[in-house]
Amino acid sequence: MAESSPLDVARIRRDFPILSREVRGKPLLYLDSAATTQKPQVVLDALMDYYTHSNANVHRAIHTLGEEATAAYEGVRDKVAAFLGGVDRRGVVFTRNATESLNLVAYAWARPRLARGDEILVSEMEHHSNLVPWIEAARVTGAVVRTIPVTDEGLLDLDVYEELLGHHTKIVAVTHKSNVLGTINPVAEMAKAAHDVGAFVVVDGAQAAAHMPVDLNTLGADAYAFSAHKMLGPTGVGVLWARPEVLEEMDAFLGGGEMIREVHMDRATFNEVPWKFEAGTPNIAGVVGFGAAIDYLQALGMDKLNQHETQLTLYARDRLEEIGGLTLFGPRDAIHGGGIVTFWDKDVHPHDLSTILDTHGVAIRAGHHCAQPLMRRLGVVATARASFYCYNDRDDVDALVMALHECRKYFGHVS
Ligand code: 7TS
Repeated sequence: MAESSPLDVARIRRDFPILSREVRGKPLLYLDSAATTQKPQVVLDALMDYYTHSNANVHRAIHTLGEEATAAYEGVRDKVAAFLGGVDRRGVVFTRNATESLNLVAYAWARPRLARGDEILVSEMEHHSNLVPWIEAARVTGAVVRTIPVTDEGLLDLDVYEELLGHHTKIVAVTHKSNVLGTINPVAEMAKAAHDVGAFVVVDGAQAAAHMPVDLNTLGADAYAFSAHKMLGPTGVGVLWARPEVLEEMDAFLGGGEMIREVHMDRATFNEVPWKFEAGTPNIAGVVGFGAAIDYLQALGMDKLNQHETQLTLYARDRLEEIGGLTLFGPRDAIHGGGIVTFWDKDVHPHDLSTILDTHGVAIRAGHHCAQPLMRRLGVVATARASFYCYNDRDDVDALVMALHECRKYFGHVS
């Protein structure tokens, strides 16, 4: 018998107004949460409430609205610090998104420290956000990017990783969870090995932080990046976490208001961390909305969310395997992955699949998922991907399977 979900999905769905809309005359079936998640009413309310009652700039005005806005903004920094396992709030930098967070580390920490011949180890399953900044850092410094390969099972080849690690290794950049395969990488183990050779460990947490409990006190990452919009929050808000000492050592990146202590015509000194990295007026409303998203996720429980998605993914894999002609990528077992099912239909191009599914109200992602090297490794140009969150259940998977059968029929492949 099917395991019952630890989440009350029917109740959760009522919190997401967009889920009651129709697409092309059919109820929306949203299976693209790895791209971005939908927003619960509490997040929408937080945005509206902030602009309606407390809008002001932060960290400057000595008036009531300014103080309220600052308290709300800084209060979310405390929430993020607690969400990440109770880390020091000074290590939490608000950015625009995970991409900006990763670029911040690559520009401000890595570039000044890299020299010709140094090595940056990057995995073959990275999103371009955790690959292009390293390719560029290597290009301008003379460092070399080396690849941690992906096995046929969709895991990182840790034997090759161990072989690659050496005294030339300055940076290991790896995703905590793949946005294509759903693979959860053994970051703690990898970070320990990296630290043994003195390397700095940058972890792309864009998919992990949104879907499972993350404790940065024990993970071993030196820097960790993620986006609010992938975890029920608004777009335009990301986080870079690093230990405060790391941030203090790091060069300032963007210059301007907020990030300075004292400015003369020919020199400037900088604010304390994390504000040293928050130049200009931040996305205050977005951060406030992110606070509401964190509260919502904490109330659900990240463990329960992870368990729910894992069950759903196993169910989806079983159901998709019943359809002939599909190749499923990524690990099947719950320890190594979850939340994402990526597949290739030998008869129908992923873009056609996605277009036809849309006529059934079903939103999946088709394409290279900003992971072109991984696509080459899988031997495909593109895949179809269904990804799940707290508001999806088995009925959604059944509806996807039904729509896929219809789609295959449309292309003359009855399965
Ligand atoms: N890293 C991973 C692992 C991701 O999945 C994404 C976005 C990013 C970084 C970049 O996040 P951003 O918020 O800075 O854009 N992934 C996807 C996806 O899989 N489909 O659309 C965006």
